[in-house]
Amino acid sequence: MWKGVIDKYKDFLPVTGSTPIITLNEGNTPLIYAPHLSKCIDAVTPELFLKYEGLNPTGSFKDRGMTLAISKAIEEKSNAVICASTGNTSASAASYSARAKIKCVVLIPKGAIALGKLAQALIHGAQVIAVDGNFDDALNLVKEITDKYPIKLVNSINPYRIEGQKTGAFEICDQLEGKHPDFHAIPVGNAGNITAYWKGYKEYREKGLITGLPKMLGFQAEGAAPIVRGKVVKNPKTIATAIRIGNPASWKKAELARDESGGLIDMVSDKEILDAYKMLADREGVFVEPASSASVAGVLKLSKTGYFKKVHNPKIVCVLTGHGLKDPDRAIKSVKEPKVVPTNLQSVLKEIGY
Ligand code: AN7
Repeated sequence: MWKGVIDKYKDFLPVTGSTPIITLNEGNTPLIYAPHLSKCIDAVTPELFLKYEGLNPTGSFKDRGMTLAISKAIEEKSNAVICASTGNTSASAASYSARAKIKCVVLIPKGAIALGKLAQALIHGAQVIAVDGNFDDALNLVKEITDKYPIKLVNSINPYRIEGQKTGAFEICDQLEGKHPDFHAIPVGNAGNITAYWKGYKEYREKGLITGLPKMLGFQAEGAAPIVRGKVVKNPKTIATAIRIGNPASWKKAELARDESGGLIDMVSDKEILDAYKMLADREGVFVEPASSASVAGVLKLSKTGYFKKVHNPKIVCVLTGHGLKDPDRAIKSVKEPKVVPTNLQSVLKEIGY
């Protein structure tokens, strides 16, 4: 039986037999072949796969790291945790804290997190405080508080978060039956996840479980692209609220992942993000939140430059970090409202075209 990522990958994680494991059986998310997208890639027999992290218990990849961060917090006898969040970290922290029966405080940028995520943090009983600033401001406050008070920080600066999240890379290689992808595409916000995946791939290679490493391709939103632009973005702007971050905590580690792997970090426009978002939904049947589709938007953008042509039969994995239901407002804004017709068979049939 699948009992979550700590149970499955404990040999790679900083746990012992006496670590209390707080889990919701996260991980084991599907790696889905994407036939339409594969056809869109300019290369010889390309294969594109989607790592659908939206199917984790709270609907995002954050659960992989949160299971470990909360388990270690309990092992270390903490009774309260805190995070700043663009939404998904708060949803995950709130859920795992509820399960562990500890206090959870979350600081969110006022008015800037998607409705589903706010609902999650609240329903799990977290204390949600909105600050009149952006994510970066909220994270600075959280750092100051955790420096001075006995409350554990569970943002990805917490090394256990990165340790847990690296299991995503292990799963991809397991699902590809001992092969590593040639390219690993991922959205970049605070840059914890790209750091975690790179660490995971490297550890799997050291153990001889894969023979090579992917090139890491990170994608930021154009209005929130500090790493691409090489400077802090004071007022980050993008419809992909999850990655609306102007000063990523793991900035240097993301650059290291890029450079060691021979990959790149680029940016995509909100239009490119939304086009990929719709394409994933209506051509692949996979519903994600806008930030997640940045990985696909980035791959499509790169493909147009002939980037993937240099590899024969390239295997590309795009991480889809969060579920589409997280941001229902964006989904509704992206489609036509349903047509209203009179309640009779004739009107409905006429509408269908029979
Ligand atoms: C769906 O929840 O930063 O580069 O506070 O929710 O590891 O930050 C979320 C980030 C990508 C970026 N996709 O990952 C938070 C938060 C989704 C996300 C990212 C986030 P990182």
